[in-house]
Amino acid sequence: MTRRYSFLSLAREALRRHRGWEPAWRKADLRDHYDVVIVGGGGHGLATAYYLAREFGVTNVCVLERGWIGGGNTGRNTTIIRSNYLQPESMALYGLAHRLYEGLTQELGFNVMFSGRGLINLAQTRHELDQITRIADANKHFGIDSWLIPPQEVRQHLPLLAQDMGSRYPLLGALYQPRGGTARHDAVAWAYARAASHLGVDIVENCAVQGLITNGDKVTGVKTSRGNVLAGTVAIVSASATAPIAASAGVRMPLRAQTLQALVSEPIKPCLDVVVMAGAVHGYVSQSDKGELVIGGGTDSQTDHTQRGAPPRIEESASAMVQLFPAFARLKMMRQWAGTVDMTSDRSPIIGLTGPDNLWVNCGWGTGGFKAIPGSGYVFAASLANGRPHPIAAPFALDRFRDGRVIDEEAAAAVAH
Ligand code: FAD
Ligand code: PYC
Repeated sequence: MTRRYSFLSLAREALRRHRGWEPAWRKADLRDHYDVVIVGGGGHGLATAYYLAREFGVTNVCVLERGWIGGGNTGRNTTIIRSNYLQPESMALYGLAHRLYEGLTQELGFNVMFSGRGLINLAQTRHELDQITRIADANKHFGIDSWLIPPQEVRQHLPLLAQDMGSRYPLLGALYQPRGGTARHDAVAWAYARAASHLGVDIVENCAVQGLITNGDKVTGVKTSRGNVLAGTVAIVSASATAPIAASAGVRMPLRAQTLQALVSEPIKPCLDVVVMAGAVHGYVSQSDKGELVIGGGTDSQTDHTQRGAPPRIEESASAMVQLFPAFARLKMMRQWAGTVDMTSDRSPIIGLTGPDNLWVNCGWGTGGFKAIPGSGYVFAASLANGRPHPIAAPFALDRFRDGRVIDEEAAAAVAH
């Protein structure tokens, strides 16, 4: 029985010099057979496992992770959470996720540090203003709290914004979502892992899936670095590794791997209490609770799989920040890293069945899947448990590319991704 984190348990452990804390999740031994095998211990895989057990009573489940929990894109992102998407299908999915995020700390008994501090998408060109006007209208129809604000109001939120924005990229207004914000990325992975493990899910780290085992049209299990595992259902939730794993059962996934970087500054006193995204200059920034500025920009022009990224994008992101906030020019940057993201052509995820029976995928989250983790986990778990796509997941099926029912969110990130 996992102990609840509480003020009382903190006080008790402080008296015992913190020697009594138990590991957040069990180090499970791999078994020969599971009802559901989830490949990938990122946020989406772990959330799926949690909701399968919690909401649908499916507990004979394992999550196989080739490295460590959250070591993929989930632990590498800039943690922006928002639901101001353009298409109704996306607003349903990201809106559900956003609502679940707001109660996640209480739901999982683990502080995921969700902070609905407000989010601003700057409009600095005529095109951007048209685009965010369209999004604001769509959001209003759908009941998402997001609207246009004029330049004076933007400046009230951002007193450090450059006074003279110049004629190339003037300040024309912004899309404002007051409930938008951030959460601690590692905590989201750890919280789902802990809660899922507590409900009986086996979480197995350092276990790489090397291919699928098939029998006719059926997928019957996975080959792993620790031996074969049989499965009633296999769910591949492995970001950019989804395509090669699916290919081992003859399934081709329309995914492209791309490198996306982030960097953080030295910590400074609180100076920025909203999240800012600026497409024209290719940058976004928020201030973490530690005081560091968390900064990102566009994807690298070359893809590499080192999870490091190349210098030109760092320079571009730093330059974007200095154009927006000249005061940041004197800050030192402390560290930088990258993730390998899985892009689809319409910039929307793929959730659903593939060709073979009982092979499901949840991937294609690209540069924007952190914000979706709770909603995606819930609807995917419902789909796996019931053997048919949840209504919110259904439009994101793989066959939308064959049938031309794309869900175009190319402008959603506000930064060219
Ligand atoms: P991952 O977290 O990558 O998890 C997949 C897991 O599968 C990994 O842990 C990997 O090790 C494992 N795996 C791979 N192959 C195998 C195998 N063969 N066997 C077993 N396990 C395997 N999104 C936002 O919403 N807001 C943001 O601000 C944001 N900023 C970002 C900034 C950066 C720099 C990056 C890189 C991404 C950003 N994203 C953002 C995107 C977001 O991080 C991802 O969309 C999201 O984390 C995807 O989660 P996932 O669980 O699908 O993938
Ligand atoms: O999807 O909001 C987003 C995002 C911000 C930074 C990277 N992705």
